[in-house]
Amino acid sequence: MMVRYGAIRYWLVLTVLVSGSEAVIGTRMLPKIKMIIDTDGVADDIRAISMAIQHPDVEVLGITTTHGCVSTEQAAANVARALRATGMEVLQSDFYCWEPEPAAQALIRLAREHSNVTIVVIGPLTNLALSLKLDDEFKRRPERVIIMGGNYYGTGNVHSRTSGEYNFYSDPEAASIVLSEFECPITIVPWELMLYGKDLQKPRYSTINLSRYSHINSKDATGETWQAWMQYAYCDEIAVAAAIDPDGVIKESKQLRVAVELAGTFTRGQVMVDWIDQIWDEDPTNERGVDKSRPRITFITAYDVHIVDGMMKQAVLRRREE
Ligand SMILES: [Ca+2]
Repeated sequence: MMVRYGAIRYWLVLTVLVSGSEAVIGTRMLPKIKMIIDTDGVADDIRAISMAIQHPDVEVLGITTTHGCVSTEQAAANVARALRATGMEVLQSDFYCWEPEPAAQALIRLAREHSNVTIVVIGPLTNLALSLKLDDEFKRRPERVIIMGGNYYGTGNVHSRTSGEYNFYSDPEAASIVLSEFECPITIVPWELMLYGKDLQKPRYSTINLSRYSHINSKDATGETWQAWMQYAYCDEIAVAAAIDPDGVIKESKQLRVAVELAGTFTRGQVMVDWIDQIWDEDPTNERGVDKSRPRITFITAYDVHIVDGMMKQAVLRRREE
């Protein structure tokens, strides 16, 4: 497992944010979605976290940070700033806002303390894999796990020498452990969703309150994608949105048997899909190495950008109304 200097996974300060445990949806009273977010704390992470915190149907139990585009410490600071932008009171300064409990142990504790937990992972899978290795029961405790990471057509986004997606490439062993050992349903938001969406739109929420923070933290990426003749697209936000409203957000999906490449000159971290399994289900020799006894994993292959866009705008508007 990849270990970086200083890569202790901190449990970020975040207590229960929303009083009560019921949400009014239409005329029905439904339990709120109990959500834990594991994040590497960069631009789309911040928007995804804001969306979850502001959504009336979500109770965020905690946010854990991991290594990724920035250090765990910077990720925690970015999240603290996001919490402040969403109206929460963060007493400590940004760089001392975390609690001493390691993230992996916090995940185990929260999953024990709360039933029906939804874990949304929007960074490398290091914390989740560590939790699983520390407590064998952890793999059965969450109600579901939604992950932004990996790919299914071998599309890389790190550098020109790899076909790995960033989160999986950053800790391929962790990704492999999570995909091959977890016993609760897993839904993947693959990188290709960023590139092959049919109706991507540039977000239109950059003129009001909380949006100022979102706009600042995403303007570089937005500019670069436009320079590359690509429209700006959602990424980590899709994972949170799919956790909140799977029926609305997920337009198309594939049920796939997969493995994560742990070697390979150019393919380390890439998801290997058993495409033959999509055609026929017989493989008496099982020489391909993909465990046929494991349930298939849901890969989202098309999403409703308008619903995600609407959730993002509502998050901003709710903040403005407070
Ligand atoms: Ca992320």
